[in-house]
Amino acid sequence: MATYLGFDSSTQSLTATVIEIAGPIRRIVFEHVLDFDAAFPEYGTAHGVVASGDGRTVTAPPAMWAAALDRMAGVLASSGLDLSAIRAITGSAQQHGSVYLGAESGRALRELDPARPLAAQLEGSLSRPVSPVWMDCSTTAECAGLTSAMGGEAALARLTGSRAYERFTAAQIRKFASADPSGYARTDRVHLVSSFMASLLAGRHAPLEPGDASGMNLMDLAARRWSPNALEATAPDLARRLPPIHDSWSVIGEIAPYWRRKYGFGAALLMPWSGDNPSALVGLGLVTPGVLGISLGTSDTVFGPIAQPAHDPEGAGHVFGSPAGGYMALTCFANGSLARERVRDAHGLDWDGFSAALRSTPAGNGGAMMTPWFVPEITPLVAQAGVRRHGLDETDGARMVRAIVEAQAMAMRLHSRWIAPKPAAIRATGGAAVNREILQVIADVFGAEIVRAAPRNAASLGAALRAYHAERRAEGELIEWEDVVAGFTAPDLRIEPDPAAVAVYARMLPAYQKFSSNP
Ligand code: XUL
Repeated sequence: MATYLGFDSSTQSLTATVIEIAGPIRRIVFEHVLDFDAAFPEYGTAHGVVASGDGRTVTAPPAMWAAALDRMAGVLASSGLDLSAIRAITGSAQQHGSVYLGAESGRALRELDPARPLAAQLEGSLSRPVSPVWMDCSTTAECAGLTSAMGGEAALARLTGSRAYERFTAAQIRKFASADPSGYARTDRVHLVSSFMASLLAGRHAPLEPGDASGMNLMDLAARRWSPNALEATAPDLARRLPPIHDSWSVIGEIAPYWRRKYGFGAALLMPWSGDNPSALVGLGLVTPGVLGISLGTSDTVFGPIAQPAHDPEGAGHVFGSPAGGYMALTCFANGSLARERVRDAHGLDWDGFSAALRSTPAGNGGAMMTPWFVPEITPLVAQAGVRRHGLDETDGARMVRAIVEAQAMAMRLHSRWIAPKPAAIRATGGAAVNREILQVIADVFGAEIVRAAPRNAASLGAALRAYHAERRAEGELIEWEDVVAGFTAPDLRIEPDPAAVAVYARMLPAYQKFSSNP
């Protein structure tokens, strides 16, 4: 029996997924989630992070992530699975977060002692006890400095796939190097969360791969290597502190003796960990350009594989490397479930009532429209929150519900044309994808079939599938990505667009674009 293990170290939890592949048998045999706040109260996190009083600085303790990996290996060992049969392991992690290690970290990783807890053995190696994570937005000044050093927003976006963002790692490193020069001087290695976790498994400093390295504003996206100019503009002597960038399917080596002796792993091969969004692309089966993914969560995201390194002409989206080769584009809308819930709650509805409102109102809402900006919006960039209405009585709950969902779907369509001008199909996932009526509006606005991915952790499944692909490749068997994901990404619901509604939205889209553009 061939088994492969994937992890996902996300903001709030660590997930492990084990898949079994034996001829026609392709199934998930283990999935477990460790919630950081509940499992590790001693680190004092809320939703996996520590938010400071300034409302902008958000960090997490890397020691907690190490403790979680150790604990998860214990859960795996007592699950009845034969860990010695796991052939390959990789993972994914929340993107952008950085971990700062001193010169002694190399030895600490090499000499991990199975008789002692993992986290305690790393404490002396951290040159900064906390890791700034993607929710941190304290680096606006550093973004401005970086942007001007790199010749402006458009030049930086062309080079790295994104304009400067507060959460991206370059701005974070720049801030640390200038705010704590002696801490930076003591730093021998700056890892992303992904390469830090991979280093723990490998027992030595692990490389990065292009999927996660492209979330730093430091990688030349087309060349898939560090941009000397971006490194120079970020912090002194940064090149020697960063891990190398290897192919996503390269083999780092075998799992370290610590894990073998302590938990019974065999000689499993390790690959570089990726970012959670690139990994979810694989876990959702989005491996061919032209297919779009939509995740309906706290924020909504629209993403898809693209063949060439592009960038969003409006400057709102990101392009990352795809761990399946090629690239992935991603656009994030801050007003996702958050905005849907605002409207739902304002009219005293539950989700069934929300769905009933969508069923009782016509496509196009009789020309009524609203913008969904209950909080400042990322896409399009709207700095001041504020909902605009047109021909809409705000006490009319049913029409308000339709207006918010139509606005979100039209914004997704308008701002994803640079990713896929006319997607052949859309794969929907995330909490709000349980709502069939919302998916119907999206299918009608895009004029495309929606298939819903069965609920599971797409990022850790994606990692397990990557481990399978890379291990087979190392053995000389090159498996097409469609065949890698086959059997694991079957949809549980299909929704066809309604031709009459598609025609309504085709007329409405330019009107919404005009209404929602800034005067
Ligand atoms: C992507 C981003 C988040 C994190 C969450 O750019 O910041 O999606 O990856 O884990």
